[in-house]
Amino acid sequence: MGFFSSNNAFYSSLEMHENIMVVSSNDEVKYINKLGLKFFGVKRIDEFKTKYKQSINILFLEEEGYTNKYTFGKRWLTKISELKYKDRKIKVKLYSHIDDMEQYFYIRVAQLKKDEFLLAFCDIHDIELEKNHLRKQADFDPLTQVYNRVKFNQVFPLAISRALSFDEPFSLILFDIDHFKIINDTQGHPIGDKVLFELARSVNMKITEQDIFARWGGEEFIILAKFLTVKQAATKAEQLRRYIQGHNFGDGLTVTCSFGVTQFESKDTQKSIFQRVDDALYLAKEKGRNCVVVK
Ligand code: GH3
Ligand code: MG
Ligand code: MG
Repeated sequence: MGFFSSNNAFYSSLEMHENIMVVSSNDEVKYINKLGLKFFGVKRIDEFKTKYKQSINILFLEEEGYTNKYTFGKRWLTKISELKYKDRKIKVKLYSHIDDMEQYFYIRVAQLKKDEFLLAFCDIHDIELEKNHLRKQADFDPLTQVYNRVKFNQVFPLAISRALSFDEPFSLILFDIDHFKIINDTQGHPIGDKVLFELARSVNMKITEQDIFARWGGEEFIILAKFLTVKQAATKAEQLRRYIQGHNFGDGLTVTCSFGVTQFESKDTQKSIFQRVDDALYLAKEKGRNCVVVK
């Protein structure tokens, strides 16, 4: 341990502001500083060992974007120490008597001896929660709280490749509120906003987990109906049309929507299928609105 004259002197130097652990190469925890003990909700290291079943293995949780010890195999400590800063984020499960908690850390690993590693856990929980929250928020339309167009365009290519690989059908349902401008003009823009919110909320309740629903823009919405043929999607669209027609949007206010429906064909590109569903919606408007047109 070089500079330090004894183990005690070394360990007392570790009483800093981070949770620190010393771990042997076979994952046995040899030392935890005071802050770490407090953090893990234990008074002594043997209590920690009992609680965490002798090893720190079960601390680590799998989540996309976070380093996981299991992906590194036996020499995981050395490998983590070689990672870049941004890749040294981990998600950890903490066992407490009240409730199990998940916590994000930035981890540093330093090799002390051939068989001894020092792990420093820096708490980044609040920052990571905020970041994850913002990342999720970016997928949603702020007014209606359903997916926005950007998110829909992200998932759409996946639906195409799935459909081609597994020869599975999917359909698109595009719908637009009829004469929405009149609602804004007669009731005011804030009521128009409420109608959009209520439409998105109530349609979201009606559709299934297989449907990807997004605000396509303005008063236009889109559903990617996985596994549905055009016939099945048309039935779904007709159900939604009737449901919207009969729905109370507040103080007896009602609206109707026009629907375009089409099914993905293997020769389609993203552009061609959108063009077709847009044409179908246009025809529904031409036909007099509040109807479903299949193309
Ligand atoms: P059509 O049946 O042909 O679709 O008629 P429409 O009046 O619904 O269509 P038009 O494209 O003429 O008008 C759409 C209106 O939707 C105009 C626009 O101000 C309104 N709109 C778009 N986005 C919002 C929004 O976020 N909030 C509110 N209140 N209105 C919006
Ligand atoms: Mg409209
Ligand atoms: Mg429109």
